[in-house]
Amino acid sequence: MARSALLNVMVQAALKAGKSLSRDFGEVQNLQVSVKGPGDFVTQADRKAEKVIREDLLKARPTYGFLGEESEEIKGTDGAHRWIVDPLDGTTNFLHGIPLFSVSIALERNGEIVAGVVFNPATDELYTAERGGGAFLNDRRLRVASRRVLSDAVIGCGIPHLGRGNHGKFLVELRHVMGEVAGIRRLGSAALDLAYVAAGRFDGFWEVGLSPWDIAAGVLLIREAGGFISDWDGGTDMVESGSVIAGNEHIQKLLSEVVKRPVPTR
Ligand code: 2AM
Ligand code: CA
Repeated sequence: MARSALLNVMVQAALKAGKSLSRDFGEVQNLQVSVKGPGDFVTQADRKAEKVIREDLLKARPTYGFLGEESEEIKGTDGAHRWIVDPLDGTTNFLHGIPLFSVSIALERNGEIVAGVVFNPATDELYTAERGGGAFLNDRRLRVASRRVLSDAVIGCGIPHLGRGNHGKFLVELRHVMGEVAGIRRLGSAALDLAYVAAGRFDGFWEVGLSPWDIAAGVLLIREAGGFISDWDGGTDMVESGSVIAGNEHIQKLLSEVVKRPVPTR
């Protein structure tokens, strides 16, 4: 698998941030017992990881824009390119010592995602994709799952929580999906969820109310693994709208119909 120079820069930045997060994740487990808890420590870990990534990416391409979860957006003098970065996706898992979190780095060119990296440092799983070059998990080429019916499908989702999202709307979606599928899973890192779809572990995934950095890299992973991903309206405005429905050609279509089924009248 030959990686372009740009993808290499992204991979190196993700690995470096991942190393920093791994060290801090070890520390978080010790802090669980303290009265104050690890909250502030995790915020620092998150910011530190973004700083590492931002410095590396901007050093490699000083003219590109930069949109990250933890720092102010840099517009960049190059109007065409923008990095979209989540240094720690799955913060709640990280805070609770659950090894399901990821670093997500995407490169956008003229509004299209052209390269993406998602790295889970706790399992050493590195997902990479470049437009037209396929998607990989470490050195293995990825392909979305081939199941064609929802009754065989394991579907990932995001569940809104305290102070976030529309709980009633989600419960209706869940009610409809749970009646049709083999299983529903909730990882808590949207970037990783999308990587799982690319890897064929999940047959499909849906979530709304996400941010660009949660989704950008995962969108390309799925497409390059032969999958389909749309926004809530069936369009391609996932990164800006924050909604995604994903799967292979068949499951994506079927899942879209089910999650959007109207509220039952009784
Ligand atoms: P985070 O861990 O970086 O916060 C879980 O369903 C997904 O939702 C995770 O990717 C999580 O990213 C994201 N998420 C959590 N709170 C969010 C918020 N207020 N806005 C957008 N995305 C959020
Ligand atoms: Ca996130």
